[in-house]
Amino acid sequence: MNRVPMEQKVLSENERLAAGLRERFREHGVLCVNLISSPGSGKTTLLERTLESLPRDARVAVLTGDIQTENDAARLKRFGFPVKQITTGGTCHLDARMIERHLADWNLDDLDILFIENVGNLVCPSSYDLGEAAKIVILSVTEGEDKPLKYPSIFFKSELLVLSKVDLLPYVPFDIEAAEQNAQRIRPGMEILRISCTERNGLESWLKWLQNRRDMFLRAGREVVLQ
Ligand SMILES: Nc1nc2c(ncn2[C@@H]2O[C@H](COP(=O)(O)OP(=O)(O)O)[C@@H](O)[C@H]2O)c(=O)[nH]1
Ligand SMILES: [Mg+2]
Repeated sequence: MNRVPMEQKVLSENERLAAGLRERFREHGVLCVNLISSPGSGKTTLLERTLESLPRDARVAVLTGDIQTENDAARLKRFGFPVKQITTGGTCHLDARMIERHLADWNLDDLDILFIENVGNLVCPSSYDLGEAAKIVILSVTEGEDKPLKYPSIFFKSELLVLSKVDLLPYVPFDIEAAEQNAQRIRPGMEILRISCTERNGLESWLKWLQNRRDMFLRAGREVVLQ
């Protein structure tokens, strides 16, 4: 079989499963966010700082994807919230079936927020809907300010851009204003946060963004029920 129809079949099957997940997240009031970046931009570190700052009884969970190893799950489990590793064994993105399978023994009624850390990659994850309410793209200041222009799809599809590792700005020739303008060219009006996880800067705005996004998600869910 030639490659294009096969790829379309896989993607449309993924769309179907993702629509089912989105409906379940809406029914149970779970805000699902899909974190996407190149390897090493700081997804797991941002999640560590996030889990660390939440109250012990916060109703959150994490699915974290990598090609190999349980390293990120081990890092995240230390905070006492439900965490599962998804190892893809070579696949460069998570897909909706993997999410469905790894959610099977969690009760969605126990959750308010589900964080998904995608496999490190700025290309493939942008084509696979996971049923999330929002994609979040993370770009660290060591990656170059032109990345939104080179990888437009993921910047176009993400509601929020986290510019990470801003503590390194004095040491790298990264023009942060140009990076923000490039992101705005691809997605006008995109929300942008500047964060340093090592210096713990910008984390309050991130937590506030999550809270506001969840409120917006719940309001939208109630409107669907009222229609
Ligand atoms: N300087 C600095 N380093 C960071 C920051 N956040 C993460 N890192 C480092 O970047 C590397 C990759 O981080 P990690 O969270 O594993 O990235 P992931 O592959 O996107 O999950 C690690 O060595 C982190 O300690 C930050 O805010 N500032
Ligand atoms: Mg990671």
